[in-house]
Amino acid sequence: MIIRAVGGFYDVKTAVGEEYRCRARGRFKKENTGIYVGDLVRFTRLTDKEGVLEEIEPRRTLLVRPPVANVDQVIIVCTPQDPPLSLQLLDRLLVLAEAQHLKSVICVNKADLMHGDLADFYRLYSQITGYTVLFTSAKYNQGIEQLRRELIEHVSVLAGPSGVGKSSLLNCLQPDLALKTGAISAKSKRGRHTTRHVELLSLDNGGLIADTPGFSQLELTGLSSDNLALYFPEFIAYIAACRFSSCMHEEEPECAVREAAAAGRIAQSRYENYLFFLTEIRQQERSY
Ligand SMILES: Nc1nc2c(ncn2[C@@H]2O[C@H](COP(=O)(O)OP(=O)(O)OP(=O)(O)O)[C@@H](O)[C@H]2O)c(=O)[nH]1
Ligand SMILES: [Mg+2]
Ligand SMILES: [Zn+2]
Repeated sequence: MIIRAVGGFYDVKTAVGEEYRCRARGRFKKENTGIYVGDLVRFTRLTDKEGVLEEIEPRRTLLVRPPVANVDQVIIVCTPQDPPLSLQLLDRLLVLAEAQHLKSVICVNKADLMHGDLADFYRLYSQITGYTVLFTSAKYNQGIEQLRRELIEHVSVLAGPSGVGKSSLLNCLQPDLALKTGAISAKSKRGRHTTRHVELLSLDNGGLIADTPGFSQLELTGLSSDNLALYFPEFIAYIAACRFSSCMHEEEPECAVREAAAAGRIAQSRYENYLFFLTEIRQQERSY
């Protein structure tokens, strides 16, 4: 399994725990399949530390942002502040995970900085079938055991903006990982992109988890506008009740999704983000 990709080399960990630094055969570039952390590979040993990648096994899943193959769940990390919460970025990550049939866990870190109450947030997302919402504080070691339970026996990836505490959470889960963390900027209240590479780490309890660099922008590449509504799990029950089977849930008459949003049965922010993403994906589709 590729556990790290740095400077054109791929670090491969074997089933017995040996690591080999590999380069890729030229043909991988030609075939344009990409090589991702999480890929299962065959390689030729050159020395007791080096090798050459020969073959990549078919992938079960692939996330392009953050780039990682074969994970089965995404731990989306966000914060009430420092950096500020963006429901749109959160919904973007959820949609990308749904499109890959990945389970999502929403981890609200820096719970110690919680101002007012996030009860509404909790209600909104924990009511959506399939989403687990956790509150953690890496600073005060809170919620870490709940997070650990979500990771056992899974291959997970941490995703979220720079500075939300992804690496800090991993250090809490397992101090010997000793991952580098970085203070957020006092001025912008955002992270400084401390983690530079995707790295797949083994947890003592059996789980594997990828730490990833934070990002602030995320494109919904590769999604089709026709399928978008299906990636909002709480819309699905209403879609069948729309008058038109081709309903895109915008201005169409008797749209059950829009009516549910107007009545508060679907959260306003989720419906608005759906419409926003729809416009964005259509623009991409037009430019193909
Ligand atoms: N108050 C508070 N600060 C935290 C918490 N968790 C992490 N931090 C701080 O937030 C800052 C950013 O933490 P990192 O772990 O580097 O964040 P990251 O998500 O890995 O960031 P990138 O690697 O840049 O993507 C550090 O100064 C941490 O000490 C928390 O629960 N509460
Ligand atoms: Mg980090
Ligand atoms: Zn509709």
